[in-house]
Amino acid sequence: MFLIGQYDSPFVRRVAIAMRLYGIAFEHRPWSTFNDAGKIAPYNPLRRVPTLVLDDGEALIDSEAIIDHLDEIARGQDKIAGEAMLPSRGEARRRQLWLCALATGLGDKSVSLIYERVLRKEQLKLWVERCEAQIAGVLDVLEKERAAAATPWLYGERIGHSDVAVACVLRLTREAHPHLFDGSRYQALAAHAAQCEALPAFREIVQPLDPPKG
Ligand SMILES: N[C@@H](CCC(=O)N[C@@H](CS)C(=O)NCC(=O)O)C(=O)O
Repeated sequence: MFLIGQYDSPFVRRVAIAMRLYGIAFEHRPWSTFNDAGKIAPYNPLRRVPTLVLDDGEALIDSEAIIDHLDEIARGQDKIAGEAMLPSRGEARRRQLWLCALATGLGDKSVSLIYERVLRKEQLKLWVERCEAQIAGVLDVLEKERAAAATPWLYGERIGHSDVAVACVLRLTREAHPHLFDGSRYQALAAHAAQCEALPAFREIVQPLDPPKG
């Protein structure tokens, strides 16, 4: 199976890190959404990443749907001792999915702002202000949630998909829009990012931001 996309994408990175943490082997095709759109299109008509192509040729798209499949593989292969990186049901699952949606939504807004900056001649103030307000609103909620956690990770003793998603979008947001992340205001998030980035999987699966050229 192979994973399409570059690791400066928080969505591709969270999938690749989950695969490493689960011990699921994969090949990597670091195709760029803009420069290699023609290579991606046969697997994903949206020409977006991540796209995970399974051994039988089936292509999975969207990080959340791909991760759902990884959880299924991991459970089936007994790769994991005890809980998967997401509880299989109930309130704990809903809470973690809620946080993943906030984190990946923040990632969407950070990516939108990058495109706005590099692809447009003149930025649209209305859109920039909207994205920045959405990013600030989500960062406040994530900070509160992380600071309230009494466990080593957001929702327990083991790293979960929400931990990975938060760390990946924080990396992109801080790198692309440093003025939007004040470390003194978001101390719990800064500590969370450092905790994740110190792990071998995060250190191995990383790429400095390489935005498209307009
Ligand atoms: N909701 C999607 C978002 C994926 C996404 O935004 N990928 C970006 C790269 S960071 C992309 O493919 N951009 C090209 C485009 O949207 O045309 C996911 O979670 O996988």
